[in-house]
Amino acid sequence: MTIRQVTCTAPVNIAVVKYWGKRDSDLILPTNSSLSVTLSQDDLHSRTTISIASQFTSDRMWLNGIECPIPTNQRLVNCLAGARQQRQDMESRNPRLPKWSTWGIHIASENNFPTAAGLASSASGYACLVFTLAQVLELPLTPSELSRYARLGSGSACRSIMGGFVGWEMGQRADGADSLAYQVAPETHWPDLEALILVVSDAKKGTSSTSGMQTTVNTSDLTQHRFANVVPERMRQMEAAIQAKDFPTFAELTMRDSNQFHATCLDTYPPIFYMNDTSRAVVNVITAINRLDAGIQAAYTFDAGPNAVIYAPKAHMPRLLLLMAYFFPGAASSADQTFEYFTNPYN
Ligand code: 2P0
Repeated sequence: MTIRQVTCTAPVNIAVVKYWGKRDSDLILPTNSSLSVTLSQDDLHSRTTISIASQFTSDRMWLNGIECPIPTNQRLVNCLAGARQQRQDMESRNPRLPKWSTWGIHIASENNFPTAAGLASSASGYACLVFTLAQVLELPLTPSELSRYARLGSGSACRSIMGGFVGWEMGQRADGADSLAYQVAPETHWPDLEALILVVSDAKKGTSSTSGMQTTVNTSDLTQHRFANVVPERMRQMEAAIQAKDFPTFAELTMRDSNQFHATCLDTYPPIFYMNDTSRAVVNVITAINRLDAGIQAAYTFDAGPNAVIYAPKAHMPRLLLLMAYFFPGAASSADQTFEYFTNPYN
């Protein structure tokens, strides 16, 4: 039996201008542009092996060692169909190419961190799936084209296709052709910036991002203000701060955006709570540190879960680690509030 097999890894990304809402749920087209930092491959990542063979009679998928039925996962079906169609088009144009589009596809994917706990597992997972599919089927796709496929799996996944600082342009077209990721700056751009991830809880989140964001779009007045009056200007300011490596501005925008995202969750009816008491204590500690004479030294951000990501210049990280251990001394022994520290150099 001839098997083609490829293994790839893809890192998570943590948004500093948050995506929260869709204008088209099938094509996964967002209601606002967003911007994130792709972490290093060495830290939180998904690892996917895809095998194709003419003898495979059906497509199959295993996530963290457990088989998941593909037909009930429409997003996975769409990603596989898109890649297969592209391969088929290539084979029709060039009959000498092997007919890999007719072969069955087996996918084995795992995360080296808790899945669905608000640590962007769907972002790294679908980015990895799409990238690996393109490799195994030899699809000649640019990173921008790959981001369009990844978006069909999970919106935030389109940003994990690229390293460094990555924007996702919401686009205007109904077919999504202009809703693509773009690199604001490469991973080598700002080596002095590091991320610290505080795993407050690795439990699966109560409200999934997919359903939570649509309830927010349907019920929150604040989020309509955010889409129209806040995000467009914030995207411009954030890109400029990144280009200039202006940490105080980057930090303030990051914290304001996290605050507003969670405010729109509270403004959702019924409300959604992702942050918990420990998350809020982290906000208080970082706010107190930033009030000291030295100015803004760190930025917190929280996604759809209680876990904190702290961005800070490298020189401040050792002190931040000590302060976190001082203010949360019981965390290491508590079952549901465990802090794990990853410092993350981007280069
Ligand atoms: C983000 N999040 O920009 C925001 C911030 C969570 C909070 O993208 O339905 O898992 O698969 O497109 O990408 C989470 O949403 O949702 C997310 P789908 P996704 O990173």
